[in-house]
Parts: sequence; structure tokens; C-alpha cells
Amino acid sequence: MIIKNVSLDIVCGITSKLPSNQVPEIAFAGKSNVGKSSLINVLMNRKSLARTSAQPGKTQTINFYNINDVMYLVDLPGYGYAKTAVSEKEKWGKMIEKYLHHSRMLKAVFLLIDIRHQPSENDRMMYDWMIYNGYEPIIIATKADKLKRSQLPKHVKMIKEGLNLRPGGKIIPFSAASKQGREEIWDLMDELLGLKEPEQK
Ligand SMILES: Nc1nc2c(ncn2[C@@H]2O[C@H](COP(=O)(O)OP(=O)(O)OP(=O)(O)O)[C@@H](O)[C@H]2O)c(=O)[nH]1
Ligand SMILES: [Mg+2]
Repeated sequence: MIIKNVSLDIVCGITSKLPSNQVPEIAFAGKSNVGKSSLINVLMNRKSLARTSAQPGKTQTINFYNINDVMYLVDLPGYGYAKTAVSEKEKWGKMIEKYLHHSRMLKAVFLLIDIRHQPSENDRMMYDWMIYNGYEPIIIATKADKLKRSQLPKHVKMIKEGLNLRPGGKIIPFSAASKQGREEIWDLMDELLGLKEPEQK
């Protein structure tokens, strides 16, 4: 996709009614601080339209970024932030679940995992929940610039095994710093949205 115009169109808080959009949506889930908003900025070629922070718990709403009026990239609040009160965590868990369950235009879900670490219990729960609900989450292994290139395959394998990834499941190493993986993610999204033919193997 050639990015012509992007804007933050819809912001949903815990009590907001979720929108019923007319264009396809692609959502980004993952634990707090894993790099969801940073990834969305790179995909949009914007430095800071999606607000990021070194402190976990930055994104506290469901944000819909309009891309060329043909699709939305959906930035979800992170899960698993230890300092969030249990009641808040529950509310957000429900909100994310409600969104993933009820959005009619949701075409794909990306689940972000920090490439340096074993998937957490929450990551595994999220992955299993998505599979159970009929999604085929695509895994993005974030912060790839924090590892030496030679270490990447070992870490990809670790994430694959940690999540018990389904056969054929995809893991894409990505770095917001070097933009490694950006083209592959856009190719995949274009394909998922039917904007591009699948590559001939
Ligand atoms: N080195 C490196 N740092 C990154 C990368 N992606 C994100 N970060 C940093 O990680 C921190 C968190 O990034 P965010 O994009 O705000 O993470 P998030 O998943 O949106 O976090 P919440 O909104 O709290 O759920 C920021 O300090 C980013 O600069 C990356 O690819 N490489
Ligand atoms: Mg965020």
C-alpha cells in the first residue's frame, strides 16, 4: 500500500460503544510496551502519530487509524502491565475481547511478542484465545534490533515453541528502529485485504 493519508479517526475508552466500520480493520495486540504503537507508526510512515512511551501502559484506548480511507489499523491497549489495578485489567481484558469478538470488519490480528523473551503466560493465553475464536494470529517478533542478526533464528524458534504455534503459523521479526520487516508486513496485509495477489511460490 502506498500511504497517502492517515488520521486517528476513532478513539474508544472503556465505556465507549465500539464503532461499526465499513472498511476492513487489522488489529495489533500484545503486552504493554511490546511496541504496538511504534509498529503502527512505522507502517504509516509517521514518527509519532500513535503515541509511544518507554513506560508501559501508554495506550489506554482502542485507537482506529484511517489509512487512505480504505482500511483501519487498530491499536489496542497492552495487557499484562503489572501496575494496573486488577479491576482495570479485567475491564480492559473484556473490552479487547469484546472488540475482537464483535468487530465484523476485522480481517486479521497481529500478536506482538518481544523477540528477546519467552512468551509469557498472558501471551500464551491470548494466542490460544485467538485460535479458539477462529483467528489465525500472525506473530510479530518485535525489537529485533536488540539482538544480533545471527541470534534471530534461535529466538524465532523459542517463540514458536513457547506459543506452541500452529503448523503454518507465521512469525515475522520486526524492528521499529531499523524498519526491518515493514515490507513483509505490508505485503501480508495487502494480501489479507485482497489488494494484492498472493506471491507465487
Ligand atoms: N529498540 C527498539 N525499541 C522499540 C521498538 N519498538 C518499540 N520500542 C520502544 O519500546 C517502548 C514501547 O513502545 P510502544 O510502541 O509505546 O509500545 P506499546 O506496545 O504500544 O505499549 P502500550 O501502549 O503501553 O501497550 C518505547 O520506548 C519504544 O521506543 C523496536 O523495534 N526497537
Ligand atoms: Mg501503545
